[in-house]
Amino acid sequence: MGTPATSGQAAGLVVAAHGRHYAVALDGGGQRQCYTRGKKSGPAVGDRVLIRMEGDQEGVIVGIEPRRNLLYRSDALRSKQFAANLDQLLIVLAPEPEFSEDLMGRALVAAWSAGIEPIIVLNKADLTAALERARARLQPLADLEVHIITLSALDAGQVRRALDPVLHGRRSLLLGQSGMGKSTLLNALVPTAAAATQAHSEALGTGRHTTTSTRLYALPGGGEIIDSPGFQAFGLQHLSVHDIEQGFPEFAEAIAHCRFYNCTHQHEPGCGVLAALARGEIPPTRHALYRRILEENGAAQRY
Ligand SMILES: Nc1nc2c(ncn2[C@@H]2O[C@H](COP(=O)(O)OP(=O)(O)OP(=O)(O)O)[C@@H](O)[C@H]2O)c(=O)[nH]1
Ligand SMILES: [Mg+2]
Ligand SMILES: [Zn+2]
Repeated sequence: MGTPATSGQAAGLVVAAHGRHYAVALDGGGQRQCYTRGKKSGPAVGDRVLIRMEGDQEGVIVGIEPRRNLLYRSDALRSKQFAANLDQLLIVLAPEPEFSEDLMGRALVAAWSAGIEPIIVLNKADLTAALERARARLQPLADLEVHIITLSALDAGQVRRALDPVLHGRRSLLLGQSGMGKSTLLNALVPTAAAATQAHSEALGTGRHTTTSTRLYALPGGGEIIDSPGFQAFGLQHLSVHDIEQGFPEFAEAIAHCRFYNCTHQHEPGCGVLAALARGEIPPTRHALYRRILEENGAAQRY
């Protein structure tokens, strides 16, 4: 009693993932470095798992409890799990380097199709010259009433005021392209995290400090925040046409007018979405993204 067990099995929470290596926080206290056996896709940060202890420090993950949700991306060759059992997704964007609308749209599709609420954090608001253009590029999402929070991660007080009420008591994932400021935000929210962030100037020879593992932190006021490595691609090969549609809520009303119940809104006669697009009611960039994702998937038949 009192001392953590060194053999047998224990349950815990996956708090970090780096490739096939995991850190698991045990329910009885303490943390263990764990790994998985076999080739099937393993656990993700946020998963509750069962481990078999090995020695004093390590363990093998032998089971994953059923998940509430799982956010991931996938291309033809492999899939990459971001995190599991999330309450919300914070998509972190910045005016500089200029964020990709394509990647942002894909993150939204992944969130909505997994039933996870997305919130957009437009960071680096101090870069005022570039901010207006970033805001304009977000207008289609503002029209969809996606929650957009604009702030500067360099101002920790501002971060706390803007995000504490949103994050309190919930499990949130920071997701975005490299350099958007996810780790800087994390450090403002959890000062003890002291996460490495990208150096201001590579000319100083300090090197880049890009995040390479996914890690969960307890928020001082309650709740949890997960920092993750930046992504450069966001395939959605695992999604059906119906799933992809969930990522485009602005189509919903028009879809009710499609002649065919299994319309894919690409070329079908009597398509309500194409009609709304022609009337200028759906932004062309959004329909183009929908079409790209569908074409990548070759998913037209998999309704
Ligand atoms: N001007 C300005 N710079 C910021 C702000 N937030 C972050 N930065 C800078 O942007 C750079 C990238 O920040 P990081 O926090 O490392 O970005 P990241 O999203 O964690 O990047 P990866 O770990 O590679 O995915 C750093 O040089 C930060 O100092 C901000 O609000 N304003
Ligand atoms: Mg980072
Ligand atoms: Zn249609």
